[in-house]
Amino acid sequence: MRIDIVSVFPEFFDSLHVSLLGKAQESGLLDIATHNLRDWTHDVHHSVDDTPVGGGAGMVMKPEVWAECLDELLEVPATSGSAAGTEPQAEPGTVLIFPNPSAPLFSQAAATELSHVKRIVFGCGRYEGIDARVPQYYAQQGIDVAEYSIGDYVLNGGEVAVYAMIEAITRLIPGFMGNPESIVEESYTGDPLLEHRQYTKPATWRGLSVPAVLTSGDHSKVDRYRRDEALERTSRLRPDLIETLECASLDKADRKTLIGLGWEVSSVHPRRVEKKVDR
Ligand code: 6GU
Repeated sequence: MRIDIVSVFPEFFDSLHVSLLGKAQESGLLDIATHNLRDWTHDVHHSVDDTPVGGGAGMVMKPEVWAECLDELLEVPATSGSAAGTEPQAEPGTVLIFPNPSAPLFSQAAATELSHVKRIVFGCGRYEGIDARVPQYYAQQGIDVAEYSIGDYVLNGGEVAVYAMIEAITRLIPGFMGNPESIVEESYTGDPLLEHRQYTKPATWRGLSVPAVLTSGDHSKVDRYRRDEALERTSRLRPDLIETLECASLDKADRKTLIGLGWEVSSVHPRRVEKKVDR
């Protein structure tokens, strides 16, 4: 996979060359290039932003600078604005992504889909974001454009969000992880449940013991214990995820556990049992 990152702080991404991401680049599985948006400016101040039309606080990133950069990276011929809505220009399998706190949430499902594309170009906005016509224009040129937020909080710019998306996407590329099974077992793949807790040796540490069942050597008991713990933790911490389970895919023991946790499991998805209020 080829990844291009455009930012006014390209050095932020220097640490992409360490650890597993560094190895993937050495092995040729991944090719990451960073670009400084200011390289596409022409004025002495290398300005990339301007005041918002309609008023308001902060600054908005100028469309002309972004377009000069993206036309070059995506090999889209520059247009004057009259020939909109034509053929796809970029090579197939390229996705252009803009981090945006006001966009839909990035998810494991999106990461999985993106792990199969040939090339991703990330455009990191700063200040109050990029002029809204930029993503609109490239979508109009036939490019696959997406905008994502990574959570309901505000960052100073898109760089941290892009870093998080790159980690989530690239670890799903076949051959990236040493042990592909560790992907299958994790939270958010398969059943949408939080993972059970993990322990290593020693069995007792500072007076705290590992649950006895985990040292019993009885694999089916261990599996059941972990599954019940995953159901209990998810019910308590992320009940919204329990509501997305398919009751038909739950085994008898799952149902018993969920009923014990206050769920009703006879419709398509589990539903919280209404608590009876004494009057
Ligand atoms: Cl994608 N950008 C910024 N600036 N803040 C965020 C975000 C993105 N996702 C969550 N907060």
